[in-house]
Parts: sequence; C-alpha cells; structure tokens
Amino acid sequence: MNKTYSAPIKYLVPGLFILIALGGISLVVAGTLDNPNPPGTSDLFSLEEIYQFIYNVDKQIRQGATSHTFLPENGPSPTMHTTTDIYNLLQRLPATGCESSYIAGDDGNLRRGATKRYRNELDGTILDQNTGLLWVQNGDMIGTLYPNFDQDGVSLDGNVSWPHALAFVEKMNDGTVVNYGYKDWRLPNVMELISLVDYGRYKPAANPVFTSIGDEYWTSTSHPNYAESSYSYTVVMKEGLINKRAKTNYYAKVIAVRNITPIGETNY
Ligand SMILES: [Ca+2]
Repeated sequence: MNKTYSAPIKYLVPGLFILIALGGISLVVAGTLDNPNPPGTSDLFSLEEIYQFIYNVDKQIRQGATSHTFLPENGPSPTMHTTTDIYNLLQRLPATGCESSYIAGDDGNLRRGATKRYRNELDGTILDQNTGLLWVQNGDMIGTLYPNFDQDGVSLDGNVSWPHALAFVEKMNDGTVVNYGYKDWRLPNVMELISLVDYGRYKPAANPVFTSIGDEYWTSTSHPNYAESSYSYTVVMKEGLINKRAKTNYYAKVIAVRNITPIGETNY
C-alpha cells in the first residue's frame, strides 16, 4: 500500500522514526508498517496494530486522502482483533464507486466492498490492486495508434469484430504492435472487464487514470446458449452494462489485460 499513496515526509526515511519529545529530541530507530526493516531483522507488530493499519488506511483512502498515517487512530480496542478479523478486512470484491444515495440501504449509502486502487505504472500500463490485473492504459489502441488495422464496419474508428479483437491482442504478443514489454496480453473475460467499471462515473464509467475509453468493449467470454457460440459478451464502458453481440457482425473496442505476479511476490 505504501507504493500507492505517498507517505508523510516523516515516514520517507526507511526504518527511521524521528520522535520529537517534550524537553528534547530522542531518536528511535525502528521499522514501521509503512517502512518495515529489511528481511532478517526483527520487526514485530501485534495483530491489533496490523488490523488498525488496514482499517485506518482503507478508511482514510475512502475519505479521499492522498496520503495515510501509520499510527492507529484509536489505539487497541478493548477486545483486540483476531486473524479472522484481519482476513475479513481484506475484501477482494471492489466497491462499485457509486456515491449517489437516494435511500438508506442503497449502494451509495452503504458503499460496501474494497476501495478501488489503481497504480499508474508510467509505462503505458495500469495495475488494479484489487484484482491484481494489469491493464493497458490506452482504452483505444487501435483507434489512436493503429487505425489502419480497423477495416470493420466504419473503418478506422477502433471498433472491430470479435475475431479481429483477438487478432489484435495476438499482434501485441508477437511484437508487431506496441506491447509495453509483455507478451502475455489477452482479451479480458466479462468478470474482469466489469471490474473496471466505476459506477460513480458516466461516459465513461471508468477511472480517469485510463485514457481514450470508448463506449463498448469485447470480452473473451462467449454466450453459452447460442448455436456455434456466435455471440460474445461486451461491456458498455459508457455506463457499465453487459450486452451479447454477434461476434462477426458487431464492432467494438479492445482493451488488453494480463495477470501479474500475485500480491506478496516479487512484483510488489
Ligand atoms: Ca471499425
């Protein structure tokens, strides 16, 4: 989490916590949950500290903070928290982003789910820290970079057939078009693509960290109930709808995705 949101200056010195005490300055050298000491050292944190860290950081981010503080706001609770409590805090299904509330109990009122977290990798890709998926930042690679690839329907507008959507991703993987250094791009499935929708936004219903987001996108998911599986699902990024579309007679945009190393391993 410390890579996503800038930490206060006092936490930017790794392993060094400067405590200014009344009557003098004392220097305390210790790791923090923001900046732990390196492997092999002996930082120890209580379950309560870890619980408070996750809870408070999530709350601060949800309230719009661009930085977070390490120290618990309220100190240990009377009952203390358990590993189960910590697990329950680590919600994996992201919140919708909806902030419009019309009655108690609606989504905009409850806002359940994990706060959406994106990290701009500054190399043309965006990491979704909720799902661990790496997305191409440019929501219209064909239309903006390779318009001549698109001879489907209205030429050059970036909307292509499903077979051509798959073919474009393959061109990324064989290096004949930009691939941002990776060769394992794929068309997202419908669950993955719907996870990009931000229901607090419209036209497009996506976080503005992405660029050139168009109206409708192909997924890799085929409809199960049509002869020859001739329909695939699309996601309307304009407002978060799912459609079924004829694979060869409908034209939509392409955004590619790939999996990254799971949280806790080398990429973090
Ligand atoms: Ca087209």
